[in-house]
Amino acid sequence: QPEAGWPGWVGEPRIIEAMSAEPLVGVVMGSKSDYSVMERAVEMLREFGVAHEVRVVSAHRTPDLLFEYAEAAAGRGLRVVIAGAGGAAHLPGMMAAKTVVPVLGVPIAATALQGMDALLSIAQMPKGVPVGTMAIGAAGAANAALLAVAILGTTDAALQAKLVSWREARRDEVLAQEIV
Ligand code: RP5
Repeated sequence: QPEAGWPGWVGEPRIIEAMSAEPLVGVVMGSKSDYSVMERAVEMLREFGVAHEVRVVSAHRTPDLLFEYAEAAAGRGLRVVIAGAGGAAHLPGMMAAKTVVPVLGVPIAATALQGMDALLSIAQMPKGVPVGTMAIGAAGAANAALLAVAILGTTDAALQAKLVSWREARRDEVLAQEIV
């Protein structure tokens, strides 16, 4: 079990179940309301057996927690941070500003602008502080996890082999598709 009492703790049992004591990937989001989308990333990490943790960290409402999380990320062994946020989505960019651990940003459709606001907020980083920007919504969340797996796979042959098998299975699914 990870340490209890962290202010941004997501207390749902199903989320705690997904966590590991020594996470390689941190999945953070600006609000619990983002979880229905970010769950796609968590499911993918589970599928690949990647140790991860899931926490709510809000750039605007818990800025001190954001800084604390980012500053501790590398030392805690995190290799990738996946950060999802909607609206004025500053979480991924500020996370990237405070850690050299690669940050993958997932724009969430949470406002009347349907995620375009979040997409542009995440993508338009100034030179020097990159965020790997994913697609809006569920596809972006799942792809963030797959990209995290690919990154971890560069130094983990078994994980990389799993990713190759996963890709082959997707290929076979498409090859098996028939129109009527
Ligand atoms: C953003 O505002 C969050 O990432 C979320 O997408 C959106 C709405 O948050 P809640 O009002 O549901 O907490 O900061």
